[in-house]
Amino acid sequence: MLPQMSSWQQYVGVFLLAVVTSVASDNYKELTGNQVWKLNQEDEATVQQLVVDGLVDPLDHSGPSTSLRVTPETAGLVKEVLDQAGITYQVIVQDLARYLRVNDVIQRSQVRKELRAQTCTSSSCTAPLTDNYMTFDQMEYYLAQLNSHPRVSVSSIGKSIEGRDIWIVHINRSGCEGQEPIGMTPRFAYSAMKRRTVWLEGGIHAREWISPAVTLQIIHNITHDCSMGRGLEVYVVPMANPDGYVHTWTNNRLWRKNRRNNPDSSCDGVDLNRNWDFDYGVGASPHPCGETYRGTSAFSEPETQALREAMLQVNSTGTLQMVMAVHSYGQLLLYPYGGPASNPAPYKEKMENLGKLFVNTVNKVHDKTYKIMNANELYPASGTSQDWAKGILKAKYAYTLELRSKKTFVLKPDEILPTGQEVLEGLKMVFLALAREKNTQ
Ligand code: 0X9
Ligand code: ZN
Repeated sequence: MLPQMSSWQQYVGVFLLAVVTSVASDNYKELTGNQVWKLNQEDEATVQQLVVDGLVDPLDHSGPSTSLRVTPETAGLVKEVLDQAGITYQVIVQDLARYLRVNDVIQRSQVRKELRAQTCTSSSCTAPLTDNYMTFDQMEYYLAQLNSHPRVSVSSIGKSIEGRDIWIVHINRSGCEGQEPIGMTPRFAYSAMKRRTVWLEGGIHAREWISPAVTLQIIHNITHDCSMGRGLEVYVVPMANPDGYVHTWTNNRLWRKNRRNNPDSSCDGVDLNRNWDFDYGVGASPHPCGETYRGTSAFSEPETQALREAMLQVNSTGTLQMVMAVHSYGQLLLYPYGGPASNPAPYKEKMENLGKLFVNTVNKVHDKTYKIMNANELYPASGTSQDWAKGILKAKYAYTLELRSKKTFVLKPDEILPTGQEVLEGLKMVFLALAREKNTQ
């Protein structure tokens, strides 16, 4: 839930805005007139229906949502539905664009004062930034430079709908001895032997900026720390939805979907985490305006097609032991299935136990409280990459990790480093356990 700002804070923010707007593009403009409504009581069924009907964006992500983002176009209808259901509410943010500008401006001015030390340019980007979020261009600069590392291969698994590359990083774990650098080739190279593999997916939801930020840190650490999960091959897609991400930097900080121009609709985008062919359609919106719009058919989107093909290929040459999709927010580790019909999933207990090891380790690092639970207990959603990895690829362990915070997608940059650190410690334990497992299936 977004805390409400006092009017003096807004005044200070607007003043600072005038000072810095000349350097920043306005990525709040599409949120002009959007409001946040706080419901006075929980009503999961009504909220779920509003989401499926494409009328609201639920802003609570660790249980049934009582905070809803409502657009000027849908406000009238949402009010009618809530009135009919007898749900009362308060408007806690009058204009989300203004609200976010105020907060972001304060943040930027602090960052400017501190004279940031880290750089990332096309000629020098040797590590992912930890003092600020990276633009998509900066991510590409880093990945291009990472590609010269002897054990790393960076390649494109396909293009997004607007033609951006979807990059995969393959970190060869076998013994950590040096190999010849591999060029940024159009397809990635596979070894002839079946190896145990781990797959990490980041950035499928555009607004969850902490996901690619942490995923890039993980890539960096695994590459430079030979003790991590020796014997495992690690594949990471740090930015699965580059078009959506770019849109969050230019137009709409809270954009979630890809940038599909939906025919016969004024609304763009497909939710790439509802577009996979497992229980496709259940717990997803059939309406293009919905935040969870599933698309016209399973795998209708080039981004999910590219991910599917790459995962199938990795799975055919190795034993895919674990798939983890990294999201935010809620501080949760979810395991399949997210759809109502399919539980319990095979190896439920093993997934739970490994998950407990992960969250217990994570929680000790910075005293946070991540919890493990079945995805469907949170809310039903299917056509997700997690469920597809479990149900179709038969990955023994499949998870959705919801990173910090417990309140918002708009996480301050000073949380990048600690969030990365805690996840890394959790993954170290998990990789160790996976590498030690005797039977992979
Ligand atoms: O809704 C999603 O796609 C994921 N949450 S997020 O806030 N990052 O959008 C969670 C999907 C996990 N599956 C279920 N909850 N069933
Ligand atoms: Zn997400």
